[in-house]
Amino acid sequence: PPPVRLTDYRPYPFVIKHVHLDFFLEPTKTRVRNKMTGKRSFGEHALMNLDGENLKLISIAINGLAVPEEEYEITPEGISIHMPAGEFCLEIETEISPETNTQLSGLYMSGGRFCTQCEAEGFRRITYYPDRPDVLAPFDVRMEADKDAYPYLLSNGNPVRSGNIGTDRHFAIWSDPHPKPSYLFALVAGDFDVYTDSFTTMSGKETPLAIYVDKGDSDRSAYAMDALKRSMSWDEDVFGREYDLDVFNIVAVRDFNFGAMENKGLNIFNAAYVLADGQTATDADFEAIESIVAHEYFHNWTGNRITCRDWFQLCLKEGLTVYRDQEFSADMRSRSVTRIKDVIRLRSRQFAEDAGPLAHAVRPDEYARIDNLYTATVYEKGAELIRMLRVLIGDTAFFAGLNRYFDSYDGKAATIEDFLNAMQLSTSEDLRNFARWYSQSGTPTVTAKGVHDTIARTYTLTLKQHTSATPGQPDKIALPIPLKTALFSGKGRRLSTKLNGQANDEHLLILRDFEQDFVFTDVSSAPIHSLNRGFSAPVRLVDGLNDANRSALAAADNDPFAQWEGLQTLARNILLEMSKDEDGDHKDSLSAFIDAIDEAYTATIDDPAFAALILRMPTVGELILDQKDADPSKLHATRLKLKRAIARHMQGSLVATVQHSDTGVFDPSAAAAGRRALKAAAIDLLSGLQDEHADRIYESFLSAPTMTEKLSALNALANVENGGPSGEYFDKALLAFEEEWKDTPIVMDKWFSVQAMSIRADLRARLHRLCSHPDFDFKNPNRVRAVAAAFAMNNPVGFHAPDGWGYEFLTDIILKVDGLNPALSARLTTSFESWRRFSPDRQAHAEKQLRRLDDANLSKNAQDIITRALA
Ligand code: BAL
Ligand code: ZN
Repeated sequence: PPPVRLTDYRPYPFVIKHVHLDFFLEPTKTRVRNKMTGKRSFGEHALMNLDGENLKLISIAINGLAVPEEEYEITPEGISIHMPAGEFCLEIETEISPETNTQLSGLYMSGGRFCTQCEAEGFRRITYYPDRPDVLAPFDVRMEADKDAYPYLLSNGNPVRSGNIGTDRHFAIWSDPHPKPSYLFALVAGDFDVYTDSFTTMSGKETPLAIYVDKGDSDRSAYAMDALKRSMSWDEDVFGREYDLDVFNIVAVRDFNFGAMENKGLNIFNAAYVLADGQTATDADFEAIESIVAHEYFHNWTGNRITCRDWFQLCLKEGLTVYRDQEFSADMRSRSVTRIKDVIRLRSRQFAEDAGPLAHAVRPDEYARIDNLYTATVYEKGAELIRMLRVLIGDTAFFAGLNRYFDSYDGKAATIEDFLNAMQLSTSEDLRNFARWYSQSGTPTVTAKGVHDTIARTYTLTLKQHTSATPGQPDKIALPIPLKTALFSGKGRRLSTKLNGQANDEHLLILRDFEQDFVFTDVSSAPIHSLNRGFSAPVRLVDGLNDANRSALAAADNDPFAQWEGLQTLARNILLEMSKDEDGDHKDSLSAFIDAIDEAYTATIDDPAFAALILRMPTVGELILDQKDADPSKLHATRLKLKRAIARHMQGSLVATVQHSDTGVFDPSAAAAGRRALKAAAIDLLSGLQDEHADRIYESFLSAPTMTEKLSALNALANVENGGPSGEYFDKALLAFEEEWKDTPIVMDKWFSVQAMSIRADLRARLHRLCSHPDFDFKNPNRVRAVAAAFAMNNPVGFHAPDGWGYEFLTDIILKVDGLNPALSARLTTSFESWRRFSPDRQAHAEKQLRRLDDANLSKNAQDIITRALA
């Protein structure tokens, strides 16, 4: 099929004034009565096209009269109806089978309950409807179901009425007064435990809050509820946005394609992002829950009150909402640690996407399958664009622009142009060139070179930008790149210098052309430049410094991101140098690097979360981005060598860190999590010394008071390739873990993942065992991801095995998943996105598997990824 194109957008010729839905819920035969009132808004003779997929039509009537068959046409994509002039009431009754819906899009069953996922195009699998985001209407929903099996009946908006029907059945009516697009529709019916609380909004309205979870899980909902209340309060304080319905509900389900979904007033969550306590969830889980609860809540304004005109504008809601959740996390936790983690995520996921065949613009011109546009580029790079915009125009204009955006487009479906216009009206900065960031794909590389003139006391910084060609975009234009910059003396003192006559110790350079000079004055001696501080622009930087300068900067830079980045750059350089010359001893550079790490570690030990990041070495996945014909096994071996050298040098302090455990009641705070993160980083380094610390690590597993500590020990044991005792300990630990958690699926997902990410020699056999484990379920995305995505995305050594078995293993899984859940199989297929960066033998193996997928006549979603990967 031809792609969908941005330029083909046409407004819908009908207005839907109101929707009333009636559900008669049965697992295999659910009846849906859909009554839409509306009128034609233009186009005298246009047919009314409604989307529909896998629906059985029962009846159709207009203004109370059955529509004769010759007045409508049904296709696999929907229905086209001849409509009368003037106002209409269109009633359509359809039948669907939620129980057999394994795609998890539309209305489906999870754990014996009904639930929905409609974004992006799931509503058309529930009823015939203009399933596009620019058709907004208020919805009333009535549900009727068996009372014992489905005691809770939930939908969007406010509860209106509920009651019994005879002895066995009951009903509930919900009304959502806010006009919404169909992708925000939600329905849930089932039995739950409910964790309740309330929040009083800034105008004094008390709003009941509830989280619906599996029976027995309500105690594990406290953290999500706390995160929700903090999110509601933060959005009022920082963005002035208040909640707008009488109730707010969250439901946790086990089978879910996304992390969570922002349906108006009824957020539906993957249970993995709701349930947490110290025994079952890691600190990373707590952090993710906090951020996802916030993200979905923030969508209430950025996404729901103001939605997208079409799916090309997806970043309008997602980029802005990710930016908002990142800022929330920064305020709740450590700003610098949060920023570093966000950058790690961006670089490992989005930079990789931008560097391969799946590269696309934050707002692309066309797409084949909308489900495949939920990418790191739309989300993460989309957030970076908002962040950059704020840097460019300043805080005052940024918030004025946002308020203008909220005021102008509330209740409407908007575009990126609308958003940028609102911003433009609030700033004197010309944003026309900034819009290029939305349409141009690829990650720019900025190259810096500085020249000091002793006599003129100037420092001329020449900056160049270059973006490599990406699919469909061979030639690139220059982008405005804001780079926060400071100059330091050789002794590590931050200099106050002048740029364009303005004195400051940090300047904002905006690189607008392909090449530009920036002349700093009042610079008495040759400085060291610190560029892109705080990662002010999402670019790759070739800083033009030597390693001695970088070390000096790493010890002195007052910008925590720049300090961390300096050490990461040193680490990347030494790793690439070592992998190029495997036999060299690299003694000098190694010892200088280790001294720099040790020094930074000692200096930051009072901020354990930050110190943990100092000990983190760039991953194989990151290193691959700097290489052609990459050999992941070699990079892994080099990385291990470096970690081993660090561990040897810092053994004493690492052991002391491992031996520390907080006592008393579990504390999920960022401070306590930071201490555990440092402990995990120390254990990880010590595991580089093979079996030397096996007893200690196993002991740490056995005595671990929290899931974080348990899992970091288990991961460390999984890291030892051929160890004797470590191998035995790993298996013993896994047995104990399974025994303890076999009835708790979310925890068992970790058990599956830790093995899929292991680099032990028995990995291949282990993966096959995992897939034939009685609890492995191809229908459950979390479980499939716990094995297949953990392996393909986080185990580069195994996935890129030189003989190609890793590629074959993933392909076998994709082939099995595709018929059940195309969105999931397409997501797994993206693991091949970097295949052309690897050594020729690996490329040949990857291509063979991609051709196998190509020949298999898979879903349109998977086929879209395969076709682009092979192009
Ligand atoms: N809108 C899909 C899930 C999310 O981004 O929140
Ligand atoms: Zn979102």
